[in-house]
Amino acid sequence: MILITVIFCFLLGCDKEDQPIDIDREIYWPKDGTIMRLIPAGTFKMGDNDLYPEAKVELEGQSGDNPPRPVHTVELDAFYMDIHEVTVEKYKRFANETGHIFRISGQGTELSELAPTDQHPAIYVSWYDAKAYAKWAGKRLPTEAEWEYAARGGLVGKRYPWGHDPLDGTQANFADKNVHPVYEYLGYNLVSLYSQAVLRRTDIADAERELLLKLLNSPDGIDAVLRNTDLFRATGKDIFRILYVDDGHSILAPVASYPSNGYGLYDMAGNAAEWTADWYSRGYYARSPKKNPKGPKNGTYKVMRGGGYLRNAIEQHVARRDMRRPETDFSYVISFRCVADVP
Ligand SMILES: [Ca+2]
Ligand SMILES: [Ca+2]
Repeated sequence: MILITVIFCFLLGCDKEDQPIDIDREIYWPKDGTIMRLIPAGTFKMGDNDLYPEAKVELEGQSGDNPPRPVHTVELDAFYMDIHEVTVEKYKRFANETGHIFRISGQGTELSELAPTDQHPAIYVSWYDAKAYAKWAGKRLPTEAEWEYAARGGLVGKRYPWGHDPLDGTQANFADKNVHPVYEYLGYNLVSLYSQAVLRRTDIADAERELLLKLLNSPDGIDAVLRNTDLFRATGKDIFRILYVDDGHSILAPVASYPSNGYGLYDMAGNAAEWTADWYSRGYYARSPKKNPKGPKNGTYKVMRGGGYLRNAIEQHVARRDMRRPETDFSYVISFRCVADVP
């Protein structure tokens, strides 16, 4: 009954004396039929001093190993956040009601191949599409700070939403050993991709680097690598988890297929990457306001967060930043979720 009252008052407005004193931790949002969780007000350390220690240059328009530094203290008001990414079902409802575009393909790929059910995350969504959905639903996109704070789930100084444990296939949908056929579907040259990746890493032993390059350059190429993944298992390096960890999903997973974090949020690491409200600036962390930062006033790219199903283990890091163009980047990796202010 309290929950119903909260929703009723939230949407239609109530006289002050009619408002309940306690705000429920979980609410139902009728407009788009989603569950949202209360993310409590608080202070946290945003960023990470250990991620990408070697990063020195920004690669325009790409993830570029942007170092999420300096770590700085951020204070946020409470807000509600969707417990999972916006689904195909919800996005269809929005498109049907408003006439907004609903894309079923993009970048040479098909929705039916990568997000085949109504319970998969909506993809091929530009930042402006996401903003339009949020406006229709009576919500907004999360700021970058809100997104990271929520993703941490109340943990302090941890690498992933569940803590420091490396990805083992039970926590999140990332680029695990099932992803290679999808990479081929997307048109990636796997030998080239892996060769470049392993050559630019400075944190793996020469023996592993040489072994991987030798297998990649053998007549069987990537198949030779995948037949010998046990050789890399012992190193424990995140870069090699793509070769032997099984998370059960080669493509996007239906939302909430893995356990939630401490705030009851699903897929804050992995599955679809997610738009945030903020413009991207590499140097923003050094100058952002402490309380409720909203990102730079303008920019070229919008921040997206949360790694994704085509990214390897280290890229699921809770502090990792990425960015894309808001008008033109409606891709097979990016979805979004919404937030709402606490009245
Ligand atoms: Ca996967
Ligand atoms: Ca996600």
